[in-house]
Amino acid sequence: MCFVSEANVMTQERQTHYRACHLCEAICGVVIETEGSEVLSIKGDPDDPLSRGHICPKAVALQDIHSDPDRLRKPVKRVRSTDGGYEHVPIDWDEALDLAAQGLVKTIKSHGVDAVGIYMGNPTVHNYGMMTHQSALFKHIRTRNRFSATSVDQLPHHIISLWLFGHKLLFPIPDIDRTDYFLMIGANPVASNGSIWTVPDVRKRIKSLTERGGKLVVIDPRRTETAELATEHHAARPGTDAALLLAMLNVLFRDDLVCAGHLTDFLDGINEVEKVVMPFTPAWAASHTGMTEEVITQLAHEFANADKAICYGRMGVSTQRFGTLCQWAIQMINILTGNLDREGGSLFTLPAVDQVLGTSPGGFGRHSSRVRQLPEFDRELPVACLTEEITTPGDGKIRALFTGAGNPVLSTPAGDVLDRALEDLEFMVSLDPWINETTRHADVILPPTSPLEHDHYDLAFHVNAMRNTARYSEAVFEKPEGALHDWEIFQSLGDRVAEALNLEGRKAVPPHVIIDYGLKAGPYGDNSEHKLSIEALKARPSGVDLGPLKPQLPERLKTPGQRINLMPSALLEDFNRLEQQLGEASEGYRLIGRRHVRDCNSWMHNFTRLVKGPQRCTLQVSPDDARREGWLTGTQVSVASEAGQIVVELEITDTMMPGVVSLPHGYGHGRQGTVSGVANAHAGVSCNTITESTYIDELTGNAALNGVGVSIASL
Ligand SMILES: Nc1nc2c(c(=O)[nH]1)N[C@H]1C(S)=C(S)[C@@H](COP(=O)(O)OP(=O)(O)OC[C@H]3O[C@@H](n4cnc5c(=O)[nH]c(N)nc54)[C@H](O)[C@@H]3O)O[C@H]1N2
Ligand SMILES: Nc1nc2c(c(=O)[nH]1)N[C@H]1C(S)=C(S)[C@@H](COP(=O)(O)OP(=O)(O)OC[C@H]3O[C@@H](n4cnc5c(=O)[nH]c(N)nc54)[C@H](O)[C@@H]3O)O[C@H]1N2
Ligand code: SF4
Ligand SMILES: [Mo]
Repeated sequence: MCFVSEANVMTQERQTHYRACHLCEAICGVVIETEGSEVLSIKGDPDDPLSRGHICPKAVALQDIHSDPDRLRKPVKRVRSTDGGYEHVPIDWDEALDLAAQGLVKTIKSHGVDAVGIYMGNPTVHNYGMMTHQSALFKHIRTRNRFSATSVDQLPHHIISLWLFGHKLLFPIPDIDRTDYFLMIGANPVASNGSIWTVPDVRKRIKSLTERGGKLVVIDPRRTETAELATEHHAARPGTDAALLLAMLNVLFRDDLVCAGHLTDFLDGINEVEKVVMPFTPAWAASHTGMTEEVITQLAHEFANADKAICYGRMGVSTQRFGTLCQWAIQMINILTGNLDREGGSLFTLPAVDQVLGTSPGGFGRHSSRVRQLPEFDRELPVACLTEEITTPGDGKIRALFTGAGNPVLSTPAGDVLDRALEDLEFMVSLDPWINETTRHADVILPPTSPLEHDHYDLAFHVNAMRNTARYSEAVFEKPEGALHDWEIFQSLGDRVAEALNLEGRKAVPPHVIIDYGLKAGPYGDNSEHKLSIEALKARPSGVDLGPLKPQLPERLKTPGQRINLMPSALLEDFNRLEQQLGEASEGYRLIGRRHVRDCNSWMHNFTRLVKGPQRCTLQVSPDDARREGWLTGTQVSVASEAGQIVVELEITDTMMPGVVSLPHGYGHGRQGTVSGVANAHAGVSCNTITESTYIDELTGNAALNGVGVSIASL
């Protein structure tokens, strides 16, 4: 097969390239200067209508990823090494693709498609070719055992969007630039650069909110970098936010503050919501959250009385035991105060390539996992049950695994148990540029081109952006002879699997052709004044501004009759569960996560300029706890849960709420067989050694990575 490269032809001349940084959801525009095959500089693009010149310290890693000697340039296969272990040796592409296809086909022929498991990681949504072409392979493997990073992340957002608005991608996006009052719960955008909220340069936007007299209130057990900029910060006990949010709703009804305004005509179920929140008083919430009744009541009043207000919550409230209930309550607060679909509140986007029209709305609970009966969402099962599906014998057991752009050994709960289970597989293939903690188990690793060697369009993140814009970036470098892009690997592997199974392959159409079609058919395409197409975007490489978010309801709803049913019946049982589980006694410390602006999940620790400086993988504890326990900064402690035990260095800081400890995720490198010199020298420990695969949001199966009970002992 021959794929035509879209890349620039390499010259020795100095060249200027306009590009998106794809490393996080902020999608900043960058200007990259090159000379021949060398990157000279990476700077923010002031002409980018969304990021306006902003970049964070990770942008330079675009160069580091490209030049990292540990990044695989050729496929590798796993062979026995002389010391009795394993090692990976380079092979050519035909052999690698044949081996990968044979391994998958053999399993399917002997045991059926469910014997193949699939795990797709986070960078998939940062790489549009993976998004457009994964189905070229997966359409031939319609396995029920499909997993992704969604269920250690934003699954509750998708489910609430499906239930309330009729589509998994209809996310209300905070309109920070025009709001007066921002209630932010369990999010730290100053470190994360925003999530399910594409908001480059959030620091400046927060500052301008408070300078114009607006208010930012942060609810977080840790006084985060974002909380430092806030007008107010309240620490609530981990995992109790649903109590706070329900009590706020209770106050809205009790004190006659419900006013859905322009939304009223298409809402159903307000009375049911009132009834359901009746028992959840501020006094009850105060006893669980540790916040006072007065503060809870005041927050509800302030929110309702603000001219324009936003309630938004992210990882801290999604990856906890009541993540789905939290996301529902957050949208109830927005809707019942008339702040959904309103300037300065939270609005839906209208992206140039509209994924809401181009993808299925999603579905819930149409089948469940074999061993624990956890529900599917959008044809995926919660990754908290991946390990048991590999290790439990019987029909439908996973015998072969495909992983793409993921590192579940470090990123999913009880990751060390998965690490061991991967050795039980009969076959494993990974689509990944590195031999990491997960891919070291793979029989074959298929490495794609580097990000600078392929073109880019933000199919996922324009959907979540606080302003409508569109931008297409051409490849910076020509791809090396023989190298394949992610999408080409999917296509080639899919063709081989289809042929072996006598199925019809998918026609090979490059991603940019698909996007060109989407742009022309979309809201700013042929039938608009903008006439967007790939050609039109190439002519304006810093991106095209399509304006601020606008009200679009009820037309944008994908629900029957374009109405919002506020009280989804599937949620009703969860109110009882909340009362019951919050009432259970809890001992020990509660573990929460932490992100640092120079980290990116598990995979960017191999670049010296991102990992330099003091050790970041420390267990942060409050001074009160340290005093009582006799701990000192630098002390090594053992942290244990039901899942496992780690040894880590303590860091005492008054940013932590007493009784709560914090550890970043994505560390725990240095394992045998991995090839990442710098990361292995900054190994740290994996906090997912001690998160538990049974500690989940039981409604949806999403992992509860925050609020895990742990005991701590000095060594
Ligand atoms: N305890 C705890 N655990 C967590 C979290 C937490 O807060 N606390 N956060 C969770 C969240 S939000 C997420 S999203 C997950 C992330 O979990 P994963 O998605 O499983 O892990 P990543 O660390 O993002 O791993 C990305 C992998 O993709 C590869 N990669 C990078 N770019 C490309 C590319 O262009 N193509 C291909 N083929 N591969 C690429 C990298 O080499 C790396 O191996 O972790 C979750 N785990
Ligand atoms: N620098 C950097 N940026 C990233 C990433 C990264 O790894 N590093 N990862 C990217 C990814 S994949 C994602 S999904 C986003 C995540 O983006 P965010 O959600 O904004 O980032 P987090 O730092 O996980 O923020 C979660 C906050 O919740 C708090 N928290 C924990 N438990 C609770 C709780 O029970 N209640 C409340 N109220 N708060 C709680 C934590 O202290 C933390 O401050 O970041 C993205 N951007
Ligand atoms: S905030 Fe940093 S990592 Fe995220 S897109 Fe911008 S430059 Fe890249
Ligand atoms: Mo994530």
